[in-house]
Amino acid sequence: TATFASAQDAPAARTPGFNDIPEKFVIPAERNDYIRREVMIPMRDGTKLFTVLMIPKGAKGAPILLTRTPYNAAGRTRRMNSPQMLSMLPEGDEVFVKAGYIRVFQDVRGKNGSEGEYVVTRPPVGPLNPTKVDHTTDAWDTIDWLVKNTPESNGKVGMLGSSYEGFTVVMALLNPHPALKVAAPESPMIDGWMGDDWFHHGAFRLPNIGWISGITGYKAGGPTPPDGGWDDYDTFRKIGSAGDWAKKYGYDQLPFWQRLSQHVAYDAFWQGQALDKLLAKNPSNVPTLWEQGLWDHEDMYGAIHSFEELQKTPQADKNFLLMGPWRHSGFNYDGSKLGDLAFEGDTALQARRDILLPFFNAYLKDGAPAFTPAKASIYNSGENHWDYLNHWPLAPEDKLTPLYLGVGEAAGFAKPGAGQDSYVSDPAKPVPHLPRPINFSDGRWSTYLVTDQRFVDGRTDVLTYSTEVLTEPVRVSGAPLADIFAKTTGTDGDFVVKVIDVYPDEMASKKEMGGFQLPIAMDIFRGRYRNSFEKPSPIPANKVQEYKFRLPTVNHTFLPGHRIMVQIQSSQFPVYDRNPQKYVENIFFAKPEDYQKATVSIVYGGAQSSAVLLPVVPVDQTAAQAK
Ligand code: PG9
Repeated sequence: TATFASAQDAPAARTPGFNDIPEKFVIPAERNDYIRREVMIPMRDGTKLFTVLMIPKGAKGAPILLTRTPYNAAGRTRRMNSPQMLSMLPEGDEVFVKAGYIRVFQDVRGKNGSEGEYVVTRPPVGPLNPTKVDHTTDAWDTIDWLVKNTPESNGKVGMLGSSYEGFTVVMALLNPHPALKVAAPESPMIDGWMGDDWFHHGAFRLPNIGWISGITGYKAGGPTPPDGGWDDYDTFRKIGSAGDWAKKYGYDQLPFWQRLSQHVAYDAFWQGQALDKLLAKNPSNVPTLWEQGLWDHEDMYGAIHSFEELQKTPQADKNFLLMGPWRHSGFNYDGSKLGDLAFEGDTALQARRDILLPFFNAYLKDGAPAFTPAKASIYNSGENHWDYLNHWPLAPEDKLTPLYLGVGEAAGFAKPGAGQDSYVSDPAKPVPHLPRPINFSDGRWSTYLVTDQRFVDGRTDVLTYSTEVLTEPVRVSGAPLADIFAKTTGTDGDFVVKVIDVYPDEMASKKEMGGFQLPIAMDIFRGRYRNSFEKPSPIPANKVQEYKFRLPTVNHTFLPGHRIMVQIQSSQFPVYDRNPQKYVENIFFAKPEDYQKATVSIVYGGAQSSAVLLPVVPVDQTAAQAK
């Protein structure tokens, strides 16, 4: 029997000559400057994947640009209703449309128009995936079909995509089809526990629960549970643990939530799908440009770690890094601003046009000139310009310079006298990650990493340490390490560490930026993992422990007149779930009575001196390393 999408589509009885709605209304395609082909591409197991090809009219010998997505291939090819391919495709694709590329989007198996079973970031075939198919085989089969069935193409394929779509690019690289000539994983989801979407060093990122329901609640979208309040800070604090939230909203019915909430530590489930490690074990020979925003609020870990892992392999000469002053996926939009920050022009367009496109052209377009990007093209967020460097990081992990925290809220490069500072961390009043009210759909989530931190500076549960006003510039290029010595009255606890550029108190030509506290690197660490990510252990109460963890990569010059500040706090809510501060087996299911206040003391001076280890390099290293 036929099914109909809506009552309107059902054939109605027709009175000849007396019905203004014709049986069929066809929109002429002649005006279009493209041909749209929708196909079902068969995979090796017989499952067919819905795929949209956008082909410039009259194309011959054109390269193919492929993205595999859980986010609706049909929607990704319909930015605007237009006869022009340039308007139909996403903003980030404009440079490729102008260069005559064939653009292909495909729904991953089980989502939207594709057949098959959907599994969130489906792990590679093996212990975590009992089937014979994964995104490596699906990409292989898709590329094979595309090059054999697209007469307008030259048989060469490039893959790119951001986030989940970046994850599918990386999966394709585990066993690339010979026609896959170049790749750009953009802020790819690589390690969901260590620092991409789900957790950061074991602290869970609450907004993802909503993502799970949006993507796995339905094959192709549907209603989401209502919140019943605008301030997510308040809503989620009242609900309790992440598990309480999941239960209340019905998310506990979703298999991925069930799986996730049973894998809280860095166990075989997470290790077995950490793509940076899997790729380094089996590096591809596909030239790859890893892209990531300096303030990526979702996947801050993946690209930079994959780049670093591949640098240790024989494929290092095909491995490149691109980092701009962007939010998550900001590379594909206007990159002239981020929050209150303004850059030198549209930095994202510059990177797409001047680095990504010539890199892809070189491997995909017949007769295009060769193009080798700098090893690292990375924006200097303090001096507002691009640096093109022939190695990265400039200061590796064994050459960091401690910036010590000390008495009188001071930070400095000389070791301080012995002392400690204490605060009471109360899970009933966690430190917010944005000025309240906070709503995850209010648009501010994407720029929370560049928010002026004065909204928490001064809270009694936030410690602030600052240098004197700098008389010389200080340049940091690499990944800082937080090295905190602390004791707590609790048996568990989180540590949030921020490295902040404090602007001069007075800035005549940008008055509202006077005294701005710009975080250039911040991250969180769940104390129970201080000795092992795999095997958590209670914190011995009132005993000094070391919490050492890597902060996001920076390329920044603190200018004269500015100060370097470090802030420490024990919560950042609701972006991270609250640590009850009492050791419980699984924080997802902490009970209301488990949440308790703790007095936390940060210790300095002597053998155990809290510091942030900064990748300080000579200021002129940029020029020396420039290509
Ligand atoms: N950061 C999103 C995501 C990736 C993978 C899993 C879950 C979420 C994304 O933007 O696609």
